[in-house]
Amino acid sequence: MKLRMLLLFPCCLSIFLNGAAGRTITVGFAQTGAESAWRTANTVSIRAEAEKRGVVLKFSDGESKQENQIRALRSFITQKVDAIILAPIVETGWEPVLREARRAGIPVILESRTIKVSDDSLYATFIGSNFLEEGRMAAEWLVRRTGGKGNILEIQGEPGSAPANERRIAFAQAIAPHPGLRIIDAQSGDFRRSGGKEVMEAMLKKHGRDIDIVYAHNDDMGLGAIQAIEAAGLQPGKDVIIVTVDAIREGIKAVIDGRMNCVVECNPMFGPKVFDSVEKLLAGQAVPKVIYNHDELFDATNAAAVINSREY
Ligand code: GYE
Repeated sequence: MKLRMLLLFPCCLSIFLNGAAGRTITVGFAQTGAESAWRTANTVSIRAEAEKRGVVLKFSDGESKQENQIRALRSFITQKVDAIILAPIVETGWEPVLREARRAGIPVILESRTIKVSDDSLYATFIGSNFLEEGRMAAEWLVRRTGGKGNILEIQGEPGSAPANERRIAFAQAIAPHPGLRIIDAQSGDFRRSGGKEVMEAMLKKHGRDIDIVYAHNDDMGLGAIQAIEAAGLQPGKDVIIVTVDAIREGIKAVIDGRMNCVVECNPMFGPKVFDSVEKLLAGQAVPKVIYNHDELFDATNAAAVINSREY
């Protein structure tokens, strides 16, 4: 375009400066809900990054129901969004709606939870943590700490969700060579604080002092369990060893206070990575099928050093 023309037509100038890919992008985001502090932080990160990049974000809260998320995806397709970000509540049941998105030419980016599909070209990429790795890290810490002995209560995340399934599978595999570590009971607390508290209350009634260890699939449930343990007159972190996943600020604080023993990190602040992928896909560039975040582990040896720099 000639400079003279741009000066004559200011509207052309703005198109020219933004570039073809600089037009306003509209993205639909189907979030799971607001089950945990982790989730709230994840929503903040995605929203903030959209705003920073001038992306129009259509946000849908799935309220922990897959049917709501499927409905949201269909509405995004009807509205002809440029891309869809999906945090799938459960692993299965996505094929029909993903085919509809593909037919409409809309790329789907999975964030924070994976899915099981026979044809993985139905989504563009997954961005989030490696949940198998998290389950393994939790188990290996426990083996080191206990010498491979103790009765475990497992408080699981939302049934059918990838993080619940994989944190369970990898943990079980990693403790298998240590027969002195036994999972004596397991129940879902739905990744919610209230759920963790209720499960712990019921399990303390059922097993009493036989529970040596609680492995909770997230901090919120672990913090809920702590309330129940304290209400029963026991000392969390001492009478019952507590290992969780997420490493929200409150979880790290509980480790520093000695009420929790170990938190495996699962970082929710990856909005920038999600929108890097959205922009690449819309520019016709390739993105890796899986983009993992790097997670660490915090216990009494290092929790105090990181609490002030926690973003969530
Ligand atoms: O660990 C939990 C949340 O999908 C990784 O979902 C996420 C999990 C996270 O509600 O707290």
